[in-house]
Amino acid sequence: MNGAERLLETLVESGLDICFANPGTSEMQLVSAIGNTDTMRAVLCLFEGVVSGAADGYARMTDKPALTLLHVGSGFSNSMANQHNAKRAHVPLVNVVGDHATYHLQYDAPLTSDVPGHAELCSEWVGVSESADDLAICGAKAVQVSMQGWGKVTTVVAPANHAWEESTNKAPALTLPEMKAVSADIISELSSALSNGKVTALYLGGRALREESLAAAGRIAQATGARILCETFPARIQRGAGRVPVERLPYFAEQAAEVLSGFEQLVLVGAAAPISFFAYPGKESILTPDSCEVLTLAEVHQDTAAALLAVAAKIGADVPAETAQAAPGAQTPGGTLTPLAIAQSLAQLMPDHAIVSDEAATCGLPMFPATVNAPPHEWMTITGGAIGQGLPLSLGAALACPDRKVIALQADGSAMYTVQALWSMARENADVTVVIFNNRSYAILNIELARVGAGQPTPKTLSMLDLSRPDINWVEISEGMGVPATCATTAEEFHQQFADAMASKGPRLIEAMVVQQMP
Ligand SMILES: Cc1ncc(C[n+]2csc(CCOP(=O)(O)OP(=O)(O)O)c2C)c(N)n1
Repeated sequence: MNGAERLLETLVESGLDICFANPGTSEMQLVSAIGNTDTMRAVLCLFEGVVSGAADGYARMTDKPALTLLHVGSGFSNSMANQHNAKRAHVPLVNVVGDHATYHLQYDAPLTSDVPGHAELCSEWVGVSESADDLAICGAKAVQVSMQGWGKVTTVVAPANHAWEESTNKAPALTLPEMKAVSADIISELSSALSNGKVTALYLGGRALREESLAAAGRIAQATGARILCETFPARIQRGAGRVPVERLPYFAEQAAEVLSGFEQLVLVGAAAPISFFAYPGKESILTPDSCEVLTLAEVHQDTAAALLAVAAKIGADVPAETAQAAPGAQTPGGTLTPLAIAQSLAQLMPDHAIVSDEAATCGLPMFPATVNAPPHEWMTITGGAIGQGLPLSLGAALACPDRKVIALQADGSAMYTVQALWSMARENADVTVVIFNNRSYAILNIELARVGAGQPTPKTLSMLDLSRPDINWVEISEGMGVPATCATTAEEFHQQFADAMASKGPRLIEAMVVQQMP
C-alpha cells in the first residue's frame, strides 16, 4: 500500500466516512485511494469555502469529524473563512492538505507555499507528515485531537511523495479522549451562587444548547428564578415545541447591554462572557454591567450537560420549566413579503426535526423569536461572523441527516460568497430548501456605517454596500447549477412555494423578494 492508502485506512478505522474535496495534482493518490474504497463518501465542492463549511455542517449534526481534501496553501487559504467559523463552532474537523513532494519544494515551483504556515493560522493542531509511514500516524493523531472537548480543527499536511511512496506499517486508530468534567468544587460553589437570591441569568453556549442541558437549565431556572439566555451565534440549538425556550442575546451591543443591565450574576455554561461583536467609538466592549459578577459553571469544551444536571440535583431543582408549545390555528401570512411573514410560514410549515441554517443576516433578526413555537427543530448560526457559511453548512447538515429537511435561510450578499454549494446540493440530491432573502443590499453595513460614525455617506460610499446594477437573478443562478428554483414576491406566493418545498424531497431554491423594515 502507498502512504495515501494507509492514511485512508486509518481515517476510516477512526470513524470518518465522508470527504468534502477540492483536490489538485498533489492529492491525486488520495483521490485515487478514496475512489477505490466504498467506505468513504466523496463530495466534490467547487470552491474550498464550500468544502470547509460543509465539513462544519456535517460535524455540527454528527459530533464527529468530516474529512476535507484541499490543495496546497492556495486551496487551504480559500477555505479559511469557514475554517474560522468551524473553529468558533468548536466542531471536530480533519483537513488533509496536499503539498509538493518534499524534494521538489527547493525549486520554488509556482504553487509552492508555506502550507504548514497557512494551516496554523486557523487549525488548532497541525501535523506535517515526515514519511509515507508517518502520513497515517498524523491522520490518526488528527482525528484524536479533533475529538478533544467538543471538537477542534486539525490539519495534516501531506507531501505528494509520502502519498505515493510505499508504506509498510499500518497506523492504528487512537483512543478518543473523554470530555472534561466540571469539578465537584465548582458544582458546589455554583449551586450556592445560584441559590443566593441575586438576580441571575444562566448564559448558555455550545453543547449546553442541546435538549438535555436545556431541560436541566430549565429546572434550575424554575427553582432559582434565573433567566435563561444564550450566546448570540450558537453553533446548534435544539428548540421549538417541547423544548425549554432560550432568549438569544441580541447582536447590537446597545440592545445586548440593555438585556444584561439588570443582572447581578451571570453564570456561564459552555459560553465565553458576552462582549460586543465590534468596538464602536465611545462604547464599551464588555456587555455586562460592572456590578454584575460573571461566574463559570462549565467552560467551553467541558461536559455542560453533566454540570447542569449535577447543579440541578444538588439544589433539588426537580420541577420542569415550561416548554414551548405548538401554536395551532395560526393564520396564513398574506400581503407584503416581509421577513416576519416568511418566519410565520416557516413556523407553520416546517416538518418535525427540521434543521435550519440561519445566515439571513438582517432578515434573520425576526426569524428566531417568531419560530419559538414551531415544531421541534435545530437552529445553526454563523459562529465566527465570516459570511459565506450558510449554504455550505446546510449542504453538510443535509448529508449528515438525510432523513431530515434542511432549511437554509440565506441573505443574498452572503450567499454569493459560496454559491457553488448549490451545485453540490444538486449533485448529491441534498434535501435542502434554500430561501434567498433578496434585499439587493449589504443591509447590515448600511446600518453599521451610521453606528461607527463614519460620516455622511456619498453615493460612491453607498455603492459599496449596494447589490443592484446589475440585479442578481437567483432563479437563473440556481437553475444553472441544477437546483430547481422559483421566485416569490408576496407572502401568499412564498407560503405556497415553501409548502411545496416542504412536501417534496431534494434541493429547492426560493428567491424571496423581501420588503424589509430596518431595525
Ligand atoms: C468573510 C467576510 N467578508 C466580509 C464580511 C463583512 N460583511 C459583514 S455583513 C456583510 C454583508 C451582508 O450582506 P447580506 O448577506 O446581503 O445580508 P444583509 O446585511 O443584506 O441582511 C459583509 C460584506 C464578513 N463578515 N465576512
